[in-house]
Order: sequence, then C-alpha cells, then structure tokens
Amino acid sequence: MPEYTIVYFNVKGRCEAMRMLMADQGVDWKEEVVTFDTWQQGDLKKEAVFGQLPGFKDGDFTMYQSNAILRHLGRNHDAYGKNPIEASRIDMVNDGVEDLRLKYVRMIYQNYENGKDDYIKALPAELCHFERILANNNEGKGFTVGDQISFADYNLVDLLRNHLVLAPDCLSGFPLLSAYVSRISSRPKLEAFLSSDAHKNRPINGNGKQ
Ligand code: GDS
Repeated sequence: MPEYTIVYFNVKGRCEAMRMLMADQGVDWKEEVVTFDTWQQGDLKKEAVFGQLPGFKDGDFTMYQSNAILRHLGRNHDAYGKNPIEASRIDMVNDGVEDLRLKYVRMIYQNYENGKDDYIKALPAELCHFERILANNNEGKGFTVGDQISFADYNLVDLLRNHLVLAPDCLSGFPLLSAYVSRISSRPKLEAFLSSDAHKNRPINGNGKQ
C-alpha cells in the first residue's frame, strides 16, 4: 500500500478532491495539519517548491501543486482514462475546473462581501460548460470522460459541492450536473467519507467564508 500524507492547513480548500479520490479508491492517507502560526514561522514555506501548500508525500517523494498531486493519484489509481486521448480529455476538463476554482477562490478571499452576488449571477455561464461536457459523454449518465471515474470528476464534484454551499439552488437549471453530483457523492466509499466528521467538520476555506 502506498504511504500517502497530505501536508496542509485544516481546510477542505485545494485538498478535498484528493481526499475524495483516495477515500473512494480505498486508499489510506495521513494528514499533517499545519496551523497558521506554524506557517507564519516560515520554515515550511521555505521548503515548499513554490512557497505554498498543499504538500503531498508518497513515501520518500514529496511534491507540491494540487493539480499535479491529483494527476499523481490519478496515475497511481487508474483514474486517468484508458488511453492517451481520454487522458488528454481529462486534462482538459480538469483545466476547466481549475479556471472556475480560481474565480471562486479569488471571490472568497478577495471580494466576498462585494463580489458574492455578482459571482452567483455569473455562475450559469460557467456551469453550462460542464453540463454540456456531461451531455456529450454517454448522455450525462456517467462521468465527464469515458466510462470510468477520473481525478477530474473528483475535482469537479468537490468544487460543485462547495458551490451548493455558496448558492444552494445553483444546479437547479442543470439536471445532468445535479444528478452527477448526487450519483458520484453516493458511491459507497465516497459517501462514507463525505458523511465522516473529518469531512463535515473541516472548513471549506481558510478565512471562514463559504
Ligand atoms: N497553485 C497552488 C496549488 O494548486 O497547490 C496554490 C496553492 C495555494 O494557494 N496555497 C495557499 C497557501 O499556501 C493555501 S490554499 N497560502 C499561504 C501562502 O501563500 O503563504 N490561493 C490561490 C489559489 O488557490 O490559486 C489562494 O488564494 C489561497 N489563499 C487559497 S487557500 C491569506 C489570506 O487569508 O488572505 N493569509 C492567505 C490566502 C491564501 O493563501
């Protein structure tokens, strides 16, 4: 069994998708929780390749950058497509998820009070891309790419679940996306993780906004 450790603040943030992947794939991992006080001391920041967390340890190998970590896990656990074309499609979907995550993170950390309402108004124009991606793959009955789950699905479902906290009705105009979030979230091992205190009690973001 791989020896995985997530090194991160006590938030869902950029790590919950990797936690969802590992839980769903039946893989154990450890958490090294970094407090903001420890981070302020600066030693961990100096160690981090780009001066930020999350870090991720796979045995003796330590890496950074959340999307690279997701890809690492996708490769290790057969969640990166069945062939190079599927892998490229999964990369494309994941880059789209990253684009939306960046907009979400900027609003949450930099413009929550003044920007939240406009952000929610603009959401349908973002979500329609993902609805179409689903419609074009097995009529939306499965995953974003191919016929097996990929790291991009965990990333998308995590981000959509965060958006359902921000704006509970945001998927009401998107029947395929709405069914997709419910379907993926009810995979038995994933559902067990999503129902756990570890998941439920961990704040979504580091500044208390959600
Ligand atoms: N590309 C990297 C990845 O994907 O792994 C981004 C990693 C990242 O942003 N890490 C943050 C971090 O280490 C924690 S995630 N911060 C400490 C530091 O920089 O010293 N990030 C932009 C992004 O996600 O792309 C952010 O906006 C993070 N916010 C999200 S938390 C500040 C505040 O509260 O305003 N003290 C910290 C805000 C912050 O880092």
